[in-house]
Amino acid sequence: MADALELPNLNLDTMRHFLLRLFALIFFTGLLSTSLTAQEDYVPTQENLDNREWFQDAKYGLFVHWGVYSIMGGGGDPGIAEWIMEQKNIPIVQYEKLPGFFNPTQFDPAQWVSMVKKAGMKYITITSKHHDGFAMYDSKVSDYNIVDATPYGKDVIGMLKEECDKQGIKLFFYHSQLDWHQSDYFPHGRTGKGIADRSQSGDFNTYIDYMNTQLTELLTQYGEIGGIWFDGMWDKPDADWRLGETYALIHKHQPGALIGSNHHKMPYPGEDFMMFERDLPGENSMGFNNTGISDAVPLEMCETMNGSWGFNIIDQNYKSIEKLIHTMVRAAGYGANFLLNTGPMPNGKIQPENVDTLMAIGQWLESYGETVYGTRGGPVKPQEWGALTTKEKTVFVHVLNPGEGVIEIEGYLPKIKSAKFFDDGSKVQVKVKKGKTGMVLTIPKEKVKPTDTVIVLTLQ
Ligand code: FHN
Repeated sequence: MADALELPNLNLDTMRHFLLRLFALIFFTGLLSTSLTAQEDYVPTQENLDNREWFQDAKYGLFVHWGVYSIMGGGGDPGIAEWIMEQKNIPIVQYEKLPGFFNPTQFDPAQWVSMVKKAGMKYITITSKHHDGFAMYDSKVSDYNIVDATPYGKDVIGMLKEECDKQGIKLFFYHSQLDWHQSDYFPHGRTGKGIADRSQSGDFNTYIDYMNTQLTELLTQYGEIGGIWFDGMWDKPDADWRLGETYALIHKHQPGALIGSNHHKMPYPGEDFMMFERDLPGENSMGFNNTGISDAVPLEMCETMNGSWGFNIIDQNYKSIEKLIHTMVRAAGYGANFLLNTGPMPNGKIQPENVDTLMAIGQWLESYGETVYGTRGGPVKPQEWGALTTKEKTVFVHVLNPGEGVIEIEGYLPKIKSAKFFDDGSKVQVKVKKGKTGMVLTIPKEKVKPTDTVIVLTLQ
């Protein structure tokens, strides 16, 4: 290795060669160090593969960030919610007082799940534990959980799961690998450095054992789950997370469960889907998505309705319904699911503004659902004007920005049987682009719909 990095004489060619070797070295060492610890020999079961198909068909889910931090509602800062412990440097001993105030007496799982169904969503991904380390379910390995440490004393995850089963909604668990509370989460990572009373010693392997035991509880106490949504590895990117062991454990207990991890890298062996945070696949406005798009596993994009994941009492920066529908449709155009977030309030209710948004999107899906559910992305990637989704011999052209009404689909010239407007079945004028490099669709002004003008191409 020392030889590989020896500094050569600095002429341009050797410099270029040296840099290439250096990049290759960094890339492959990075790849090796993590992939060696991932589930190398993983072969998904048929059940798992079927669930991946189901997941891709489902297209739309609710992300739920709920924890004791909701009591603080961001503390008057629009940018803070589930990170308040870290961002306000609240000592563990003080933060531990929060569970004592957490009493979501108005939590009604039946209402939550009916809302999800009305919204047109097919699954829920809820925080079983966020970075603050507090378990929102009945954990036996730590009293720092909703049943033992709150006046409410009930297992909201269990209650929600029961209701999801009743109403036919799949439940996934968001589980934070990063933990500001556990003393064995040591050495500390990039975050939580200002929390004064974090332990100054600990055994990271003991922490991983603890995390795996909590995961085992989640995998064995609630029946069949949709999957596990990991987050937090980025806090200690060089640590040995023993991913292979954790992933094997999950697939042993629930072979059909889908594993995804928000590590902002290409999927490691053992992972069943890839996620993108607050960016469409391939985009990188957040600085998280520096890698490519996997074509081996299903994709998912998650997004907030305002600027916060957890409940923030003053954050009114809500995205418009049109913007959220456009993002969902563009995500579908990439073949990605849309996981839209809500941060429930400490009383157990979903913010009314969020309910309204969810209902409006649900209403749109009632009319246009068949152009989204069960489709796959493409065949051409989303473009400025909109996105394409496909179901067998049907291609839905979602025109989101009609401009002057002339839509050029470059690089796509299929043999079509018919082209019709989705809304009224009337014919769409289709021309071949000069040079036969694509097709041109014309949309008269009166055919433009406010959110999405859908054209249905039936292929020969
Ligand atoms: O730190 C978390 C954050 O609180 C939230 O859970 C989001 C959801 O994608 N993920 C993390 C940041 O990457």
